[in-house]
Amino acid sequence: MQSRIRAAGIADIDEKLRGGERLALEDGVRLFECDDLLAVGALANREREKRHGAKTYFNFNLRLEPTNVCVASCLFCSFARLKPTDAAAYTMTLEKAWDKLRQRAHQPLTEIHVVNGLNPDLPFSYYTELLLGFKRIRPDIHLKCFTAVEIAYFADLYGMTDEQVLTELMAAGLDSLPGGGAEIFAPRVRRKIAHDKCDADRYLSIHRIAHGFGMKTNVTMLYGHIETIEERVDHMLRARGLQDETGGFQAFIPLAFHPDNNQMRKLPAPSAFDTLRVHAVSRLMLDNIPHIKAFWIATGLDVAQTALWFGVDDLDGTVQEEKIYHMAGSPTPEGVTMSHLSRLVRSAGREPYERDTFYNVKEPVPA
Ligand code: V47
Repeated sequence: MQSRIRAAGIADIDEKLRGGERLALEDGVRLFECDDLLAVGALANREREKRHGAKTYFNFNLRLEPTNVCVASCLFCSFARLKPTDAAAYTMTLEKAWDKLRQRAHQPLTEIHVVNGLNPDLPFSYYTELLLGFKRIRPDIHLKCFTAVEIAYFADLYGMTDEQVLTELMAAGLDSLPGGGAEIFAPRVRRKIAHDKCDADRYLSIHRIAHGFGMKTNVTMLYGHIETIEERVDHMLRARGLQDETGGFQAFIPLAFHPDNNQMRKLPAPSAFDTLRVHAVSRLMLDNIPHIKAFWIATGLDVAQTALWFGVDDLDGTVQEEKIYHMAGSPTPEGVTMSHLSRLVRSAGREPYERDTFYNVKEPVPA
């Protein structure tokens, strides 16, 4: 492999990594420009194994999107409906949202991940009641709910500070924040694809506040649309910068753009090659974020499995009821079983571990 890494022109980057030296923006760009994916993957795999050996994590989780009514018109989104009167617009009653959890009383779920549209018609109490109700039904469930973009929207809509919103949601049972809404931090891209979302500084500031309150969060990156390689690496470096300050990010999650039924539908979806490369470079640039997650609903199950040799150590979870990607054309199943994930991991020569949201692991999952 050494001669391959030399031939690929990345021996100096290999040296830096061996010496524990941080990679710079130019290194990240060169890794993206390197055609030898196996050489880049080998470096990423070494970093992965240094941290986690063969361990591969996932949890038993449920995705819920209680409303898709949204005032934002992000070019990549196939889920949002601007008008509540649109035939495909919906807002669940609290009872209906709680029922989704009640119906799964038999499942050993450990986490609910909630993502919503930015709905202008709901009172703030809808969200606090939603959380309180989930905890009443299942006090031990972890509530990973509302992206930083939603938190910013709540603050602006209900006349509160970001701190007040987080404090009130935490009092109602919020346990952590998911990483959604990051898209691409660079203003050139963000203005084009997500012009009415909060900007990168506010997104990062909300995560900073959450970390200061003792919460863990994730951070995502939507790739494969109009962003440049430099803008991808810049995005990673901004996440790395906040992590240096707070240490509160648990996982970095590259999200593959899905082009069906949205305003960027003329663009092709990113290739498997690009997806493996993005995950590998993420592992190499983000030396301070413990986990790199392949969200299998976005990458496809086969590519997520392969990514376990390209820097990835986490596969999210069972993800039942997902809508955002399925409305954008994802052909993946709507949820998989723990034994399916376990088989995928084992047949890739890795070890499956069921985790909770904080990466406490149970025993290895039986095949
Ligand atoms: O922010 C929306 C993305 C995100 C499309 O924190 C799209 O553990 C591709 O953030 N093509 C929401 N992506 C989902 C998300 C997430 C997923 C898994 C795990 C975690 C976590 C967070 O979905 C949005 C946006 O970036 N998205 N539409 C689309 N057409």
